[in-house]
Amino acid sequence: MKTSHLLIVFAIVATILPAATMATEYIVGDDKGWNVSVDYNAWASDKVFNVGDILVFKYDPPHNVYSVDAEGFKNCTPSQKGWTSGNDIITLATPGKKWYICGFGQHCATYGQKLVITVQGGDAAPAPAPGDPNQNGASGIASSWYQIIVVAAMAVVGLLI
Ligand SMILES: *[C@@H]1O[C@H](CO)[C@@H](O)[C@H](O)[C@H]1NC(C)=O
Ligand SMILES: [Cu+2]
Repeated sequence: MKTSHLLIVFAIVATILPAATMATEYIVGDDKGWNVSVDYNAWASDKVFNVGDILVFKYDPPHNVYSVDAEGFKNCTPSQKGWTSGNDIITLATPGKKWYICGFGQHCATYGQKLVITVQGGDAAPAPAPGDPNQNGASGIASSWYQIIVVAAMAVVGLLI
């Protein structure tokens, strides 16, 4: 392959790779999985969850997972939406608080099998103060322009060599 072609391939990979690897997959509870008597507050405390990231709940029956609201989380009341596969893959599609509980027996109420996280990013992020130079929208646009410029520059260099 010609050097110029290699450069173009490199430019494309360098541009696409960061975007493709941005989503993070979290195994809830890590090697403890989704179980009774695991401190999910502690588990979540050192993590930043972004829109597009993935939660994987790993467990054996009779556990399950319900997505609930703040009230359901507080009172440990399972709601409409549940999973039971034991390897539940949940994509964090929207920003904001997300609450999950185990709906079996007293696992949530007595054994603390509940998880609350805050998903960052997207439109529901707090509106930046007027004149704030760190506005999300502006930096997003700046970063896509950056990627386009990098690719264009690499392509031009590639064609000249
Ligand atoms: C879940 O917790 C129970 C009770 O503490 C324990 O016996 C069991 O081994 C745990 N399961 C996993 C997969 O860690
Ligand atoms: Cu359970």
